[in-house]
Amino acid sequence: LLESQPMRRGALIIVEGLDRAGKSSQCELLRDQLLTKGHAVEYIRFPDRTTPIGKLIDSYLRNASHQDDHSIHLLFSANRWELAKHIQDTVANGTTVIVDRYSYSGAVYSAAKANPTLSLEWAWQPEVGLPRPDICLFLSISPEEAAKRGGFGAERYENETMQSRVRQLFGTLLDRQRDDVCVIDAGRTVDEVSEEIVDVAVKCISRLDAIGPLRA
Ligand code: T5A
Ligand code: NA
Repeated sequence: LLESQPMRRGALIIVEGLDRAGKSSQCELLRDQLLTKGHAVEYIRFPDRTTPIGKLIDSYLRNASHQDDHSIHLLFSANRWELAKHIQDTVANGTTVIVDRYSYSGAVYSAAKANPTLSLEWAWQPEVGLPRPDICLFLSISPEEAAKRGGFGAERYENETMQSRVRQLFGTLLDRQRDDVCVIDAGRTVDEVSEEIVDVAVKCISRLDAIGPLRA
């Protein structure tokens, strides 16, 4: 009987949001909570700055090098594609994968540069075909609340103009991908936010292998 049961796959859970929304903190808490509950979990963050492509991105983000807007955009996307098979295999093997930023950040930050030949539509194209998330948890936070969290650092994009364009474009994109998105009020305490995220994630995982009712 056991042999005839198909392998239960893991979930692909994406965490998105503006800078300082608390994505990395929440991803780590979610990983720990799911591990405690007995799930197999892997946490991945984009950009993955450790690969050769990731090192180019890291240098660009630290303002240590320059790249054409389209070129850096395609590198961010390539950085996801180089992990795409790993994500697919890991999920298929029963491990839930939590991803800190994904295609949504990819499209939105590049389009926010207002380069006339880099629209949101153009920016989304290289993402088409990547593993589709079971759910995208969007951590929503007001600019005022985000500003309280340590202010902007020295990295590229950490300025008011970019952040307000990014906010607007996230709205447009999330509206289009509505089915996959769950908006989380990230302006609350770490624990309050975490409680909701864990709840949504557990429901998402349990739905993957729920047994449907017999039909007439
Ligand atoms: N980018 C990224 C692209 O342009 N294209 C792409 O394809 C991708 C993937 C770097 C940049 O790259 C761009 C977007 C970014 O500009 P990153 O490495 O993810 O991306 O950015 P980080 O700087 O690491 O992360 P963020 O600034 O976005 O922060 P997080 O992860 O949202 O927030 P976190 O958890 O680090 O918390 C920030 C601070 O707030 C506190 C934390 O303790 C911390 O000090 N905090 C809270 N304080 C009060 N209440 C809460 N609920 C709090 N939660 C966290
Ligand atoms: Na982060």
